[in-house]
Amino acid sequence: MSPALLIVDVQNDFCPGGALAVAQGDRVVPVLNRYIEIFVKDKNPVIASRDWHPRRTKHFKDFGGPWPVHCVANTPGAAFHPQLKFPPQAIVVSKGMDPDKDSYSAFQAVDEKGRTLLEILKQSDVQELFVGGLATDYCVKASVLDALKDFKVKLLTDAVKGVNIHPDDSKRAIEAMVAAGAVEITFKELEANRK
Ligand code: VGL
Ligand code: ZN
Repeated sequence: MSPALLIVDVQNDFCPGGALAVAQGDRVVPVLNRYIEIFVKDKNPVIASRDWHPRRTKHFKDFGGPWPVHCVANTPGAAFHPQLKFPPQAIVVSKGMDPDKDSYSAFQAVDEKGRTLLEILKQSDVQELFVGGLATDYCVKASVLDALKDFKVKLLTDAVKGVNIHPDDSKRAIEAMVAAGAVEITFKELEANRK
């Protein structure tokens, strides 16, 4: 089973102090770094998605959408959290560039050559996707539900945090992902299974 790690939207604007901060969003960073270390050691792909918006988009309240301005391309808020330890071979995919659309799933993202996430994963013969990051109730959920169409999915429950506009949103998002076929896993369990 050839695995890959997908790190969803661990960007400054989704962390404390950011424009659309997820409570304790930065707590996922040290845990994700441990997952990254294992994937690098095993020479398996590490992919990071990022929310990468134009200044004017229907995604933002100013233009009729649901969200405050966040993750505007090439601004500090859109940068990955500074403590996230990306290996040089990590692949970055960007989404949310279309000013007329909301897009939450990393499967709507493309790399700098225009390859979609699905194309990248198929080219690397990936069969199993490990998913963590932000936010549990939006982009992580949308990405996992899309991933399940083509891959086995492990949800890194110790490396996700949610927006929780309603207090139970993250809990319900996890239930929906599990009902669709995702399997919950923690770093401890991953480590135990490698030994
Ligand atoms: C996200 C809200 C708006 C996310 C992106 O990455 O989960 N949430 N844009
Ligand atoms: Zn966004």
